[in-house]
Amino acid sequence: YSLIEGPGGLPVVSLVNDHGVASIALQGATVLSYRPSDEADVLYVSESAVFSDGQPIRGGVPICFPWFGSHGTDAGKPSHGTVRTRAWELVGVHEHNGALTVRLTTREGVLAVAFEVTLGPRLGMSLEVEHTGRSGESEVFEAALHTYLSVGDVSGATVTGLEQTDYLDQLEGRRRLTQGDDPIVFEGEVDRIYLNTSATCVLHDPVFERSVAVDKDGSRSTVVWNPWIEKARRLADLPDDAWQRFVCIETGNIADNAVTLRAGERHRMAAALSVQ
Ligand code: TA6
Repeated sequence: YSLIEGPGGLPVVSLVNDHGVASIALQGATVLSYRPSDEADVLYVSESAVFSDGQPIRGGVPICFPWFGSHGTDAGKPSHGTVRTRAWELVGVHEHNGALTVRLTTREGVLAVAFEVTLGPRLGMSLEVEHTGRSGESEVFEAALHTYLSVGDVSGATVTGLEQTDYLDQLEGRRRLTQGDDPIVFEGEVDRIYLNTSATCVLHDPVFERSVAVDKDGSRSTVVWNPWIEKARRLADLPDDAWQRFVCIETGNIADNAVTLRAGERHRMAAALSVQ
């Protein structure tokens, strides 16, 4: 592994082994790239992404914590929480059974947060939160790994695994609906928070002729998002045509699935990406 100067001069940890290559920016502990051997990058990073302190990176795997989306009561607070816009501490990299794991930490009040990325047969990601406060205290938080998956053409992509699952439709004021038996298809903006599901999702990409599985553990919510044309145009750090090239499948604990942690307790939420 190596610590290199990445885009915008930001420090990036680069992991290389027989399984492939992965890179993680210390900024937001954002995974920027995951290239299994003989595969194109599984992740999408915007060609117009901004790489600078205090700015969220458009793409890869931003970490949403301690809230998802806009803050519940204070509209002045940043979208998707506070930790994706700050540099995390690099604890170190260790090797085990041919896999490389990098560990990064940060702190949010009484919550100590650690993020581990493992480059092995899959790309493993694990977010651990510990409540270090005084006994009797408790904190409620949301969290999500906001994974941008690269696709050849979103119009032909489908997502399976969420059939018959309830979701909040972000395009209709978080109206509660249920996914039918059909896979998710993309014919316009899609922005749904699926709830109470531990299911593995699979993104099927006929253009790249591959499927990407998103397994998860300790996560009860899955968000599926594509901005489509209008929203992509409104996002300054996304090229106007970029909506065609990614689908976000985000594993987390959101809304009804928010986490309550008492002093001394730990929570672990993990996801693993694999190409099939
Ligand atoms: O995960 C979907 C979502 O909440 C969308 O509503 C959209 O806002 C997206 O996240 C990107 O949010 P960001 O704050 O990174 O622009």
